[in-house]
Amino acid sequence: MSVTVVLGGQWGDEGKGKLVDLLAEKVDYVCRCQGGNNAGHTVIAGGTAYDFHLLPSGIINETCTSVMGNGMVIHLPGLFDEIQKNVAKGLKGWEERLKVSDRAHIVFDFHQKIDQLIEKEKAIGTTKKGIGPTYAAKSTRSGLRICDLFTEPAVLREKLENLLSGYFIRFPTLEVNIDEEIKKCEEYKEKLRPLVCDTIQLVNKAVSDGKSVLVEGANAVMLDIDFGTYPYVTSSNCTAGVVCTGLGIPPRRIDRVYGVFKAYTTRVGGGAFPTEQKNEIGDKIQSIGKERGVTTGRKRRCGWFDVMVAKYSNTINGYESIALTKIDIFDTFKELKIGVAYNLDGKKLDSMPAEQSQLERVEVDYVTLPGWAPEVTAGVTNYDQLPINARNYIEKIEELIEVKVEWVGTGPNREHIIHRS
Ligand code: 2SA
Ligand code: GDP
Ligand code: MG
Repeated sequence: MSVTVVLGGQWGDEGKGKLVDLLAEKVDYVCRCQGGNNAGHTVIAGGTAYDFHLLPSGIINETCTSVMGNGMVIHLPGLFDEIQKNVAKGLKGWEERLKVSDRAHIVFDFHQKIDQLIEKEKAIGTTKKGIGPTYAAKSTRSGLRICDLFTEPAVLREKLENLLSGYFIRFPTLEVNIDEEIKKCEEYKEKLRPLVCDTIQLVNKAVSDGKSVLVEGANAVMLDIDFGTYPYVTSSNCTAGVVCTGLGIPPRRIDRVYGVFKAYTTRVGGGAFPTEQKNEIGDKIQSIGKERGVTTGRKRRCGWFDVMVAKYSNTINGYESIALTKIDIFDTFKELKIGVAYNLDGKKLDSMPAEQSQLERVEVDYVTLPGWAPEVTAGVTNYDQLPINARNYIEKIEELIEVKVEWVGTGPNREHIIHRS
């Protein structure tokens, strides 16, 4: 029995896709448990770059079953577009290997329009993929699930009308043709039929049969609806608990949780970001790190590694160990800083403030470490061959957050990784 979980430790885009791809080599199942196509996970393998949004990143491993769990929100046109795009890149046999939960919620095109309308009222900087409105409908018990596609047509129409009636009052400019929506549902129902199943049973049976299961978190701790920088968060839990609620795996069956962190910090969208560098340092990280959204193409905001975030993240997720990615982006830096503490109104904080306005105002204490230029880390695959100052940087982070750095990312490709045993 083995359930392994990979979660984002910061504000997302830490390189989860790459670690999942690496671990997926040895597992039987790879599962997503939350979020939708707001996520963008990159895998560069065998000279091909894949970007996954709804599909679990393990889908390219032909010996592995991919599961889209009940906690996900699924935009069906997005799913089939993504499949086609990957088939064109060489993805084979997905029909046999992809399983979709009958309990997952459906993101309709009108949810995406509503996401845009809400963004105009109050900008969070969402991906406009309809994630918030779909989870809101789930919470108010008016959402439609995958299983609803397979009910009587009259029941489906009634549910859709019920969902839309509230939206037409709240958003008078919203135009939706119900007949068209029903037609699309019919079309996707047939495409989905062979893929849909009770994934709760499927995954739990797999665990009972001694199969290995890998869970791929989307987004990250600081974007979690409960623990993140609310309201500048996504609308799902992105922390360890969602493995249980988004797949139906009991907590005692989870063996280990790995965190993925970048050697620095990035975030997309609005919200507090204490170690952000709105200066030439941030610009340098952004351009060398090619920090742009995989889903929206937006420039990511960049700053130094934040120990307060990492410790908070570890408190919630309890990491076995972590992966520290993109160390190579610092190859030309003379010196590096690590944010180690927050001060508010002259007082050191001993925990992460809940209030956004407080987090906006914190002053960060930094430690400064020397860089390693002109030595390089790019492409190094053996820890002992890293420049001494790169090892010092990694070991300083390890010492400050009190979690082992098990993997170090030294480049975007599958093989650009160091595994420290
Ligand atoms: P949403 O669309 O409702 O989930 O947006 C709410 C907030 O969550 C942030 N968010 C993300 N942050 C980082 N990466 C994400 N995925 C894409 C990527 C982002 C992109 O991999 O690059 O392409 O822009 C992601 N998805 C959601 C979002 O920025 C809001 O702050
Ligand atoms: P995810 O959402 O956590 O899967 O991460 P994204 O795919 O959104 O963003 C991570 C980006 O960093 C992708 O472009 C990866 O190809 C790239 N990447 C991951 N690890 C490394 C690394 O160690 N070095 C470099 N240079 N790029 C990396
Ligand atoms: Mg991403």
